[in-house]
Amino acid sequence: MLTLITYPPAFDQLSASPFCVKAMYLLNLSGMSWQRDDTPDPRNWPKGKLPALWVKDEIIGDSENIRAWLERNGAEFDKGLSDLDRAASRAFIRMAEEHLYFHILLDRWGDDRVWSIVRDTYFAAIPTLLRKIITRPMRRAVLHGMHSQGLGRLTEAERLDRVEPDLQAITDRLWQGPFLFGNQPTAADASVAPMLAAMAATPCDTALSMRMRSDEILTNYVQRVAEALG
Ligand SMILES: N[C@@H](CCC(=O)N[C@@H](CS)C(=O)NCC(=O)O)C(=O)O
Repeated sequence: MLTLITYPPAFDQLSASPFCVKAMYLLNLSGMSWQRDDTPDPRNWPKGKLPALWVKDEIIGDSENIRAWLERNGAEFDKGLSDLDRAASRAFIRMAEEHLYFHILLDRWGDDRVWSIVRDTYFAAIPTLLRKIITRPMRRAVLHGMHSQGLGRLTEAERLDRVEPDLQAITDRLWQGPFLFGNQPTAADASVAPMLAAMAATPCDTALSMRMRSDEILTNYVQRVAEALG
């Protein structure tokens, strides 16, 4: 039995982390049997991040490594896709994980209103009096990382403008079918839909969460993927 080490559910999502939800969706898509083991603390797992997949005596860190392991062991996430679609799928996954994700991170760790809820959710295991003290340097490090990366230097309005063409690209594909690459969910849906869901689930009204929540096409898509893969 495979064991997925994951952050617990939060904000009505299967996990606080869209990468953990992605791993769950891939596991479900693979047809292999698995169980979850929730922890709020990533420090002792490979890469110091979650998700991780425990397979007998091996622990695989990072959702892309988990995908690769599942594929090496028989999973076929992009069955029937042309080379061109596989190439586009790769680009959509990168867009979701290496761009959209950071806007969610900025919403959650950068906005004071959101942060106080996120802090008390993610770090609920830390006693209240210590929580603010322990999480302050963590927040500073995340925001410093985002400043170095660059997106942390944009205003909220500029960030929304930056995200808009990505959301449009996803919507354009959805005019062609219920999932990004046709009538069946593929690897791209397992990455993109959890990211959109996390965007909407941010527990305050930010420019980004409101943009996402007010979009009927994308909201229905997130729901469709959750029903197919959740
Ligand atoms: N590239 C990684 C990203 C995973 C990731 O960023 N996980 C975050 C939560 S969304 C994490 O565990 N962060 C803990 C930390 O950075 O200390 C993957 O695909 O698994």
